[in-house]
Amino acid sequence: MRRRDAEAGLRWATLAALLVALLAAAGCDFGYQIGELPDGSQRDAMAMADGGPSPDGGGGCGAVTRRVLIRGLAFDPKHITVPVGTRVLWVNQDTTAHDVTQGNPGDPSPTFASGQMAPGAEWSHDFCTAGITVYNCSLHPTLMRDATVTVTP
Ligand SMILES: [Cu+2]
Repeated sequence: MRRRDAEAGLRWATLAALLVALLAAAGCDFGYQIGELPDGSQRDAMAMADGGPSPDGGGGCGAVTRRVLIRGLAFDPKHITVPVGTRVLWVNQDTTAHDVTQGNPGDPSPTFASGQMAPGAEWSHDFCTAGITVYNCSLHPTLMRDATVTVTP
């Protein structure tokens, strides 16, 4: 009788450990993607939690546009704060090519990347969820890094 209880206990402990491991793995996965999901599912989840409607029901949410200039091998301004639903438009006013890449140099799989922007080129990204997004220019990783877009709810 006692031995059977111990075996049952062991089985439950194993099951519980497995569940914890699974949850931790899932948590890590989502943690990395917080702030930006191209399909807007993060935004929808937040909207549901708030009980409010999502800004536009899907796709792009950029109702208002904020410009960030790229000049003198720098993002200008380097740090901006915008409300949820803002489209940020980067304009390359330099005489050399740049890009806008989420994260910092060496980070795995950016959630967005403009690709190479020739002088005069523009590129925009819609910020549909609150949070802080760090970005850099992968062509000038030492000079153009640690730039941020802070999105307020
Ligand atoms: Cu650059």
